[in-house]
Amino acid sequence: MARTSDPNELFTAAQDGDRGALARLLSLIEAGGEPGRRVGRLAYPRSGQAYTIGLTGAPGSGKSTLTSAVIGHLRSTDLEVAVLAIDPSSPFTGGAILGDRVRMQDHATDPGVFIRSMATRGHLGGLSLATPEAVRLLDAIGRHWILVETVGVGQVEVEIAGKADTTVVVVNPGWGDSVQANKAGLMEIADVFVINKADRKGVDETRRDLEQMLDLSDLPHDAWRPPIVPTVGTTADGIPEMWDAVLAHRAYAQSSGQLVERRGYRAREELREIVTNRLRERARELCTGERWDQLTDGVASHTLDPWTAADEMLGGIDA
Ligand SMILES: Nc1nc2c(ncn2[C@@H]2O[C@H](COP(=O)(O)OP(=O)(O)OP(=O)(O)O)[C@@H](O)[C@H]2O)c(=O)[nH]1
Ligand SMILES: [Mg+2]
Repeated sequence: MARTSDPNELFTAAQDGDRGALARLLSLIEAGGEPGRRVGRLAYPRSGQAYTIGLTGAPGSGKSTLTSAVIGHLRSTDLEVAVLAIDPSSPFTGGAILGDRVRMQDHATDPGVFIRSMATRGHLGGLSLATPEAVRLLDAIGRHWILVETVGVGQVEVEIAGKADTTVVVVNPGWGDSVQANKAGLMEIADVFVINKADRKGVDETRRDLEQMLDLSDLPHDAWRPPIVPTVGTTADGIPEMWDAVLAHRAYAQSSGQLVERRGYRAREELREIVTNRLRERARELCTGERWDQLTDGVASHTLDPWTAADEMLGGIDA
């Protein structure tokens, strides 16, 4: 593995198939900061080829098991695949990553498969900016099928899941699971529904619930209606059908203009987020020092109102 920490050299090595170099580039992205941005600048002009598939659903619904089964399916047709397992370091998924590693171990020595979990490290805007950056890096080094697993709990995670080209929402049979998915905001982002653990009872009821929710949602008449596919992740039953549903959505997205539209929207949202983060950073720098102390003293002692104080603080910059 390349011994350098220079993003340029690591990038060249990763393009030549050096997995250690790729892992280090992903760590730079994860850590954020200038080295991470350098990786982003290298990857950006070379990306734009990959197709991303998001897999999301409640904790324990079987996302990793399905991911592993999908990898097996794709490898049987010789497609190369990369997987990002987003670990929001939330209480919901504590300890799950080890399980993921064990399950995905089947593919660990296959050069056609690259699996990586990503964590926030707790910095602001972390995952929502790092995830698309990581996807572009994988794209730029030639991984054209990218699966992103996120737990469908929490606003940031659901947002990340919804940023895929095709989003698969995983539910389990049983009363109320689809209602929970609806509450978590997963209905709006679903392009394909999977009822995983279809070896258990309640599949028909869950399908009915989902159909009903789709009927109630105001999908435009000619729009895509998410298909509902039963699967058993542990035996890979239904995986070819699930993959066919993903490909059908992809064909629809490409021909209808939805794909171009979504990607345009994502590009705008990402840029907006970068600008917002920069301004927030700038504000943090601004709100320190002697002038800041004087003004805050004035506000605290009611000799100055906060609006005037803010105007004074921002006097030097346009805001
Ligand atoms: N009976 C049954 N069990 C399944 C099926 N798919 C997955 N499981 C089991 O469900 C448990 C959770 O599966 P995971 O794949 O780790 O679920 P996950 O959604 O990735 O979980 P988190 O990442 O923790 O949110 C494991 O014990 C799996 O073996 C299935 O189709 N049927
Ligand atoms: Mg998992």
